[in-house]
Amino acid sequence: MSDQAFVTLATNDAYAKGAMVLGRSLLKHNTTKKLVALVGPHVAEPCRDALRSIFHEVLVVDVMDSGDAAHLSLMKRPDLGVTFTKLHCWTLTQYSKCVFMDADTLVLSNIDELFEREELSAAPDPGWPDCFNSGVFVFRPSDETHEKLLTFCREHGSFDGGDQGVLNSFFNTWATADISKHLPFIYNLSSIAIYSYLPAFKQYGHDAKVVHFLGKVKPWNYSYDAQRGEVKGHSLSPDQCHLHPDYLLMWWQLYAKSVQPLLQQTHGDAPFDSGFVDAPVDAALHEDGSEDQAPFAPPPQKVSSEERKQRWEAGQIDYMGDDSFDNIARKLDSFLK
Ligand SMILES: [Mn+2]
Repeated sequence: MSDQAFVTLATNDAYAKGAMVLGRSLLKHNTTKKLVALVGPHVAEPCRDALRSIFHEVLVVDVMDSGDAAHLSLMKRPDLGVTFTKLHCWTLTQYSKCVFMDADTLVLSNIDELFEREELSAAPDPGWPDCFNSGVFVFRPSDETHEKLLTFCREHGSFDGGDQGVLNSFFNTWATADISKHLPFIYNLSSIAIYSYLPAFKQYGHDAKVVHFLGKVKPWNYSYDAQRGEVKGHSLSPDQCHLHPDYLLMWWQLYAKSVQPLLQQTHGDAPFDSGFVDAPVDAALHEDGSEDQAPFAPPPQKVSSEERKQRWEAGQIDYMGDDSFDNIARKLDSFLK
């Protein structure tokens, strides 16, 4: 239907890459809805061009320039700049209903059935399930609702400093009023939840329809060896990283196949951060068959099982290595047998 759309937001070039992968994932699964990207003023022109070839509409939102209620709100609450940009999605009144999706989400199957839901439908947040997670939500564009949200923001701020706090306070009956507004968790599966309830992930994980790369480290913070089809490490410490290696690889495969070539085209001769490591295949192998470390891969650390347990309990979990999902599943299997 042409008056329904998936909407996402990119405030910089890195999130724009995420938005492109998200857009491609929606198209890959044959959505019949329109695709809209809201971009902040800092997104560079070649990235906007690339977005334009995936999304039906790319709208630049500069709250600073708007001179309207959103600008006035921003002057009183400069801390909520990105939030005001996101709330702008309610002004898309050319559409009767929309599904907002964060640029750090990835679609694994067709989810057009979400448009059968009403405002405000969303999935529970894994950290506090009486709050909804604002990474995926169904809404009805309305200038009136937009104004009310801005007023609410100005008067009450956000209890978590972001849009999720504002939206949960505004749509404050979500937890109790109408169960049809609770989206199943498989529409917004965050990696952090996978590790906090692994047996449930083993049982239900294959039904996941949307993965949400929640947390500080995003897929685009890694790099990718396109020749080997391998995701390489990032520069942040492992305890800040909660991404599931399988979904991370899916994100990079889609990026490599249908986003990077597009960016190459829109950048022309201008250099850009492709995210690819370009180590020639033969040079990586020594005569003894051992391999060079990728430039950003963390050094391998062999730790004792006791030390590892202490790190795990302190929240320093080596998701990509010893504590990877596969290793944990193997351990679980050995107990369950
Ligand atoms: Mn997110």
